[in-house]
Amino acid sequence: MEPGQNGNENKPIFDHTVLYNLDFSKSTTQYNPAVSVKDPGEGLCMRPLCRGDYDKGYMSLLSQMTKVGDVSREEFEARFSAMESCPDSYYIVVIEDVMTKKVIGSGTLVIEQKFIRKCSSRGRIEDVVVHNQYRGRQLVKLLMDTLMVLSYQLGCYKVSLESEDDRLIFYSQFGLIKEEGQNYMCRRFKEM
Ligand code: 16G
Repeated sequence: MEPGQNGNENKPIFDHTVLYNLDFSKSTTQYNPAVSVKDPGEGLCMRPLCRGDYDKGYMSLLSQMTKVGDVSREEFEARFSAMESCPDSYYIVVIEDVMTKKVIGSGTLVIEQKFIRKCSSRGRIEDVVVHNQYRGRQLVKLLMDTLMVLSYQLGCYKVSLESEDDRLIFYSQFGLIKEEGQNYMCRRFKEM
C-alpha cells in the first residue's frame, strides 16, 4: 500500500477528547479577543497532529523554527508510528487553517515517566511555532496555555522548556521561571 493511502490520515496522535475536555478554569492567561481550544480564531481549528499533516505543510512549519532537513513521507510515517506506539507520551497539538488546509501552528508536550517523585512524570514543552503570517493572533499563547494545562492535568510534577533570552518574559506568564542554580546544558553531536 502506498504511504498516505492506509486510511489513517486523520487518526490523531493522541485521543482528541483529552484536548477538548481540558479544564482551563485555573489558567490565568488572558486573551483579547477571546480564543480557546475549540475556537482558536476565525477559520482555524486546533487538534492533535495527524499523519495527513505531512501533506498540510507540517514540516515546512517546523522549518520556521529550526533546521528540519529533507524528511520523506516514509520517514515521517515511521516517526509518527514510533511516537504513536508510546502511549500517553507524545501530545503534539496543531492549529490548521481550514480554508488553505495548512498547519500553521504547533506545540509538543512530551511526557517523561520517572521513578523519582513517587513514580511521577515530567513534562517537556518542545517545538512551539506559529507560521509567521499568523503572528499577532495569540496563537503561541494559546498553544502554550494548552500545553501547560495539559501537563498539569496529566499529573506532571513539573514542566519545563528551553527558551532564548528574549522569550523568557513571554514564557513567565505561564508560571515558568528560570530556576536559581539550574542551568540548561547541551552538547551537540551533529549539524543536520
Ligand atoms: C527551541 C525550542 C525547542 C526546539 C529547539 C530547536 C521551544 C519552547 N523551544 O529551543 O523545543 O527543539 O528550539 O532548536 O519551542 P535546535 O534545532 O537548535 O535544537
